[in-house]
Amino acid sequence: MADEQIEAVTAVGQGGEPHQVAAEALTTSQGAPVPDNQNSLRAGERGPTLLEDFVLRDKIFRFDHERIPERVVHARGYGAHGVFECTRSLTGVTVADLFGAVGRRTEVFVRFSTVAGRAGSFDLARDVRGFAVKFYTREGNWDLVGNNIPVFFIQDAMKFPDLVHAVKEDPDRGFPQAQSAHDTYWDFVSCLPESTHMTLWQMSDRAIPRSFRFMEGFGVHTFRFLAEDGASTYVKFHWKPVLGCQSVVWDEAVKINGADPDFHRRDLWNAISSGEYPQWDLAVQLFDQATADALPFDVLDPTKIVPEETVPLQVVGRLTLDRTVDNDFAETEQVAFCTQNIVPGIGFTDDPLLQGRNFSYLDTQLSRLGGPNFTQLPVNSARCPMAFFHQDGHMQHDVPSGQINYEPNSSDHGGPRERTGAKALTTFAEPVTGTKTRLRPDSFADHYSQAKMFWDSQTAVEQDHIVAAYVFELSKVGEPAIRTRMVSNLMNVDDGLASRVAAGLGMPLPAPSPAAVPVRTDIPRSPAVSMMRNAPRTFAGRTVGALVTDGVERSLVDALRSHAADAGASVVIVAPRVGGVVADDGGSLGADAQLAGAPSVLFDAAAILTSAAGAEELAADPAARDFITDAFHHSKFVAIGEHCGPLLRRTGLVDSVDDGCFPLDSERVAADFIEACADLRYWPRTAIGGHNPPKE
Ligand code: HDE
Repeated sequence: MADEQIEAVTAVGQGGEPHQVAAEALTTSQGAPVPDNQNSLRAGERGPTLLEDFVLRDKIFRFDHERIPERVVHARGYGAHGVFECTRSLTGVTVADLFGAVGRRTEVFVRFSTVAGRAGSFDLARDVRGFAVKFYTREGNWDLVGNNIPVFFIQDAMKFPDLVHAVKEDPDRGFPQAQSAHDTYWDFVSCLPESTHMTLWQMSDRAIPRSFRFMEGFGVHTFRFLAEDGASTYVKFHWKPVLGCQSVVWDEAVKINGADPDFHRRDLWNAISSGEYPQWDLAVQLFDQATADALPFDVLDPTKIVPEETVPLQVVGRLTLDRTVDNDFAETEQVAFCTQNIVPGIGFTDDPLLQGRNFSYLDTQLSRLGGPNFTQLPVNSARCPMAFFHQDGHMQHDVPSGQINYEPNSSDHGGPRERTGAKALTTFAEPVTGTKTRLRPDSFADHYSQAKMFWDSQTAVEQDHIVAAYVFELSKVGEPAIRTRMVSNLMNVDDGLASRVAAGLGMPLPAPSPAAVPVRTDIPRSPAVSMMRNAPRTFAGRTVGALVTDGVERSLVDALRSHAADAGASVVIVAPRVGGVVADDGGSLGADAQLAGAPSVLFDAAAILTSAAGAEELAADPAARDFITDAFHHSKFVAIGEHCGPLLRRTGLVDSVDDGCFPLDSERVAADFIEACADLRYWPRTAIGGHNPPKE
């Protein structure tokens, strides 16, 4: 009965006219056809609802239980499916099947996330981004659960609950949401010098990415590759976005959160839906024990990087995200990443953070997904053959047959047995000795030298942004002693940084906090950690927001569009009314967005194309004035049509026109403008002290 077609139901067609369509029977969760989905069962027309109404109860019961606990951290996330293709075989270094042959393709599911905010928070929080990848390999699932910053706040899993309590909303008041700019966070990190390196990355623009598509990813910990003969090679994992790394500036992030709190997820959805599949190269740093021993820090310490200049990256594969989820809950919400999910050829190190994570992730799935059978959910299920003697539990979906549910046995001829040998899940035969102890090793004691290296490796513009971020965050801290303690820590990183932050806070410069070991000054810079030094010089995948009015010159819009398309970018038409405008040729020009809902912070570059009357109209509109002033102050390239004078005058920018501004009066200027946009931002405009080229 349930799958029979109901003969006809009335629905409302696109034109608002009711029409007849065939439909499947609507059923209860138990499959019984529902007779009435509008009215509950009552005693009499205006009488009480009857407890007997199991159809109503079934519907409300399902609704009441739609939510599962959100993740304690990384609650706000967004996922997509894709494929990983091996581009360089690692046979000899690892037996991992996915790296076994060039061209081998492995399905993946990726979930990006922020850390601190709740599931309903906004995308552009200043925060670390999760970059978690589940590889459905032929030898089981491998979860590489990484971040977009290569180091972490803490060295030992014991401190993780404290870190998370400190950064998330205060327990008494339930706020602030999705931000580190408050007392408890800075109180904690200022008391924990090992977090200093991470806070520098967090105060850099890395923590406000332009989109998931334009950010790097890192495995953070040192892992092992295991070869057929059992030999181990240390490995660090890096994801490099093919379109380059890019971030927004802080004022922009603040405004994006209001204009489009879903900015990052929308960007990913739009890119994949339009066939512009985001891609990342997977690169590895491979090194042996002798190299590890020669490094001036411990490779088990997750607050350190292995500089790319010391151990170069080798690209071994490419990740392409080519499919959006069909259902956000079933896939993105229910995906269960577990760091302990590794496959033959990959191994752990004794990094005490990683060791703790290997317990935590499995444990967390029990309270989130309700039982041990979460591995059967489609997004979590391995795609390779599975055979085991586990059974039962909440929500068992498999229906195993037969009598034998134990091993060893003599009865299940051909039943599952251990696999040994090189292709098995092996553990590196690392000798372990020592006294049981709770101790932080001396080799973890240097908390400042790499923080200094990171600071010294930034361009001047990046340093300006880091200083501004510390000043912003610490200005939100109410307790002066916390601010002082934090600046004392920064004194160990760089006097200049500390004094600029102190000046920004309006406080005297404190003495450096005591450092456990002397800060090294001999560590070479690592240009690889600077985003601006490695800027991609491409505008591909980016957007120009073109603000137009009636009377706009169509030829200029066409020129802009065609040059943007040639660069792999797109133009979004923003108009005072969503119905569009009438161009100079009398024809209509459709709008993609209405001005109040599409401020320039949503675009990578801005163009303003008006008629003379249109410029007068825009000059009177605060949203239009913000469109241009924000684009200008966020160091964006701006193309300005020849009639825009009234608008420029009203915004006070008329005398500020610089080399990042293009007088858009011809097709040739449209070409020059799009070509310049490949620099992504015109930094000299906002660099403190004027033109401030990257320092080498
Ligand atoms: Fe996580 N982390 N974490 N973490 N983490 C979780 O697992 C935890 C750490 C990371 O999109 C939780 O399923 C501990 C480092 C990502 O679903 C939880 C420690 C790194 C995600 C958990 C760490 C991460 C999580 C919450 C210190 C970067 C989101 C829900 C010992 C290398 C995965 C869940 C997704 C999620 C615990 C430290 C990245 C509570 C105990 C370091 C990307 O189990």
